[in-house]
Amino acid sequence: MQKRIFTVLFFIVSFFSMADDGSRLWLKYDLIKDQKQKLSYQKYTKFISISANHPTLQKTAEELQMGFAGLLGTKTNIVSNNSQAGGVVLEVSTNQALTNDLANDGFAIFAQKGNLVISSKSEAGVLYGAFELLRRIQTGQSLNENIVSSPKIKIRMLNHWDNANGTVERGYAGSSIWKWNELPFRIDPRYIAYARANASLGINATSINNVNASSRFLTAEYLEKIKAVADVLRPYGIKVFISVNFRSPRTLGGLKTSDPLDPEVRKWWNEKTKEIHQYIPDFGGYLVKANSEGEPGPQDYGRTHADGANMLAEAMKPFSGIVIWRAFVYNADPNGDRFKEAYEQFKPLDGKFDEKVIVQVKNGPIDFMPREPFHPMFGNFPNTKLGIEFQITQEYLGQSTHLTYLAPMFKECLDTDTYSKGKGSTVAKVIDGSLYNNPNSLIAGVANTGSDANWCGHPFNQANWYAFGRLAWDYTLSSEKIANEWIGMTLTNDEKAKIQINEIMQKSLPTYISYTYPLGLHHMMGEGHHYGPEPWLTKAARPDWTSIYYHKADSVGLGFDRTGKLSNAIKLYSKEINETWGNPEKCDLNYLLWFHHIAWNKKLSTGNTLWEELCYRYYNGVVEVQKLQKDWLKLQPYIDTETFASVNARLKTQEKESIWWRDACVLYFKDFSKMPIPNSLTPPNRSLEEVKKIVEIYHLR
Ligand code: GCW
Repeated sequence: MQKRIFTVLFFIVSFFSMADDGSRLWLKYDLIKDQKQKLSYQKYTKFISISANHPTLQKTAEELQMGFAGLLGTKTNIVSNNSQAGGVVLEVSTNQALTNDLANDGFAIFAQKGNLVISSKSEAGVLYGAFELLRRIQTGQSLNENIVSSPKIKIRMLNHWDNANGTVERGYAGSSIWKWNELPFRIDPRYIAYARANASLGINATSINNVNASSRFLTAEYLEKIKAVADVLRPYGIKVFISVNFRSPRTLGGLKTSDPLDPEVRKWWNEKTKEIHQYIPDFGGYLVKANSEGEPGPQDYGRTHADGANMLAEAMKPFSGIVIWRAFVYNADPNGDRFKEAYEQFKPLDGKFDEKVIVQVKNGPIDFMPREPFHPMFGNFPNTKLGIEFQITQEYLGQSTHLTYLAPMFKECLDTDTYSKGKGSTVAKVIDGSLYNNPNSLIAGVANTGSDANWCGHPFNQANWYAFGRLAWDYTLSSEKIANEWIGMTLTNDEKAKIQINEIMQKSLPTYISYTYPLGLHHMMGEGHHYGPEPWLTKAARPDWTSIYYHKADSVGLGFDRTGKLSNAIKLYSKEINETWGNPEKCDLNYLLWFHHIAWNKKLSTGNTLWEELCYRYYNGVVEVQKLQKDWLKLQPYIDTETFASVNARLKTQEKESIWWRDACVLYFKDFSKMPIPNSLTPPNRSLEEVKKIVEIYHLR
């Protein structure tokens, strides 16, 4: 007896002291402690009823069953076509008043005859509704009101930059989640966890491999492996895409050319596409990076991007899949402006792409810099379907050591007005298809997932995956609301703590920008690894991979004049934008040095000179990190020990590196401004040469 009590006690103690490794992401389903709240949800836990035998409905019911068991401590049976009251009814229906106006994947949740009904026109919609219900329960919300929700964008996609050898390009959370050497026979349980996490956000597409693509992914051996993953993801409503190497007809097919107008090449792609469908009948399609950063493409044969994309579209004609063609292209022209290159290469092709093609454009014109003005292609391509690509993985945003919540950045881009069809023509409206009547809308995010136990490295990086998915579903959600949901499901439901954590998250991006790229500076990071500061980078494999190409520091001032002298990129934007961003007196300070070369002693709207303002911002960034550290310490009682310690330690690194960025940039630019650091600031206690040494260590082999 005594032994039994001891064993029970042991389990209780070890359960409660078990640290949280973050592997359950935001789907923790821990028992709700508030009895009243729990009771209110238990009203609907007598059964879960499904109307048809469909794998997606089955997964939906199982998810609810698991959620109810964890959150409410109930054992709920799955039944078919129940006629009693007191449960959840899952139904695919086209004739419910509430579902009438829904998009295909939309859902309605409402009480009816003592049950809670989750209704949608599609099975996937029912699944999304179930996750919405679980989210509400996880975050303690009432179920008294009807819930109606539809996605604003049709294809909501993750792009994995995962390689066949298990590495992840720009991945900061371990190695690839896809275990190619184990597939197709072993299905890592994490594939299912991955599918659930994405489905909980409404993400419905995944391109499985790096856009710097190996032809290997098109071999029969790999198609069999990809099929195994596709089979796992399918019941969760997720379609698989493959990134393809344009040279595959040569490397794989043994042809002499990969010219898209060559009949043999076309035949090869037609056959390959058919073959893929034998493995994956609902194949999502191709994602292509062509003639970009050394990748092969149609221009190698004197053809255009449209020729290349349309050839693949033709191969895809008998099927439902599409072709996503990336617009991330630029040439190494020391006298050009990378800002304009995608626009200029694609503009003559507007209207020339097959209807199956979506051109995927990065949110900004250079890369995924911490703050970019929106890409000028948005709003200027009325006859091309444009999709948007964000980067969830934080290549330029602190990777997995700096706490940086990205929802405000995604939203800043989506909410910006292009004015292309008058006021209100936001980037979001270009993307969701409403402005140019495009039914095949696409939003993609470069994934930040990896083999780390918590998937994303920094515990807060999970919030960026979450936020991307939520905004892909509905970009009108506020970044505060999204953060609040994530905190409630992932960290704590204590109201006071939630507010404080939300504040930390909201402050994190402006803080990061302040000590790295204030006032619209961009592209000054360490060469290759893209971590840490290297504003002095003068020589690289290409001129547009240096830092000086972008900041243009000289004895007069700082910033890239894009208003006419060096480049007239500003002219790619509308008249309204030219009046603000194009005018140094009116330009939002956050974008100032993106468009103007400003004199060091020029007085800005803050009352400070450019040089002073720059110093204040760099210094203030560090102060803000120190505040984040202190604020985090106060949260210890509310946060699981392992997560708390992990964030705490990372904040220490972040502080150290914010000083590194500050010292590097202030000391380097000081040599150009020839002005002293303002009196109120303590000058760095090291020389520029000493700071440069830190970067050298990064480059040691
Ligand atoms: O940001 C750059 C990255 C490359 C990446 C490229 C792209 C996949 O540094 O690693 O390559 O963008 O988006 O194609």
